[in-house]
Amino acid sequence: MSERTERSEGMPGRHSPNEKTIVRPYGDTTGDGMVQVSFTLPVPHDKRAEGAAVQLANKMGMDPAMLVHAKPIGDGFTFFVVYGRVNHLVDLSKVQVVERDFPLLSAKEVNAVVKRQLRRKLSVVGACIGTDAHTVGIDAILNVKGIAGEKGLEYYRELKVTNLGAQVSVPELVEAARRERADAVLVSQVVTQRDAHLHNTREMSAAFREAMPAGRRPLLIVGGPRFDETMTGELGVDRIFGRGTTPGEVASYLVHALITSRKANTP
Ligand code: B12
Repeated sequence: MSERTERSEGMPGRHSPNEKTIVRPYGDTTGDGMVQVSFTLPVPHDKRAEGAAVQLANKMGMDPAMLVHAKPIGDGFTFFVVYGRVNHLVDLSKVQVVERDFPLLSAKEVNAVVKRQLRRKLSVVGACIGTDAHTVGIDAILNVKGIAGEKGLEYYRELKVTNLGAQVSVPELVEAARRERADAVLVSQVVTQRDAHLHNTREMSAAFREAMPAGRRPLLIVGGPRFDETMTGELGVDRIFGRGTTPGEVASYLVHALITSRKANTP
């Protein structure tokens, strides 16, 4: 599955030979190593709490660490912001990201490829699974209103969209995918407490593997602001979309993964 996701180590071609690949954080002056972190400690706000925050920041490698904000939040909890210097360096040549490995198409182009090459509507089923009720993200991708001036997939004439909404169970999702003869299943996971997004995604991909044979399984796509896009293989999905995804990117990926790259690979 993960063969569809291209992991790119470094960003070849992005850096000219003279460009720095080792960088440090920048706060007040270039390369001063200054960063800012925020966290909460389960202690009431007093002098000792502030000292505890600085101690934690020191242990995290911030030296000096300056407390810039401390605010009690409820009984026995304090929220902190600490500003300080770290010695860590970032090696840009070792950064791993998932680059877009498909062309970005307009709605018109997506419709044309689906119509010409698939010769039927492409069926998409979407949902928030588990206890997750954060539907704004999946709605931004699926609903006509879309996001950031782009219309969602419902706007695409050649796509048939079934949006199941919030708190859908995995068996319900599998059933809907079967009923709608889904070409792709789009799942949103926003809550990451106790790694709920990872557990739910694994449960979902395992259920589809069990319920449908390899050639009949829909494309499995998950999205949400806190996913690591390189985890497709570990989660058993075809693609992961993160923060700031646009409907156009998703529609273009669907065409690429379900139509154009498949055609290209057919002998
Ligand atoms: C709105 C909101 C709510 C609303 C949700 C309303 C709704 N119908 O969606 C309500 C008030 C119900 C709510 C409830 C809760 N929330 Co809330 N909520 C938010 C908030 C403020 C904004 C989320 C949002 O709408 N973002 C805008 C959308 C457009 O962005 P997005 O989701 O990232 O989606 C984009 C991409 O990620 C991607 N994408 C997302 N999904 C998918 C899927 C696919 C297939 C694809 C391709 C792409 C994709 O594309 C989208 C467009 O670019 C966030 C904080 C924040 N600022 O993010 C907290 C937040 C998500 N909530 C949080 C929490 C804790 C809760 C509650 C548990 C609070 C409580 N104690 O009751 C409950 C949980 C309810 C539940 N059962 O899920 C936490 C989650 C923390 C964590 N680590 O998990 C956050 C981060 C707040 C915080 N800082 O603590 N919440």
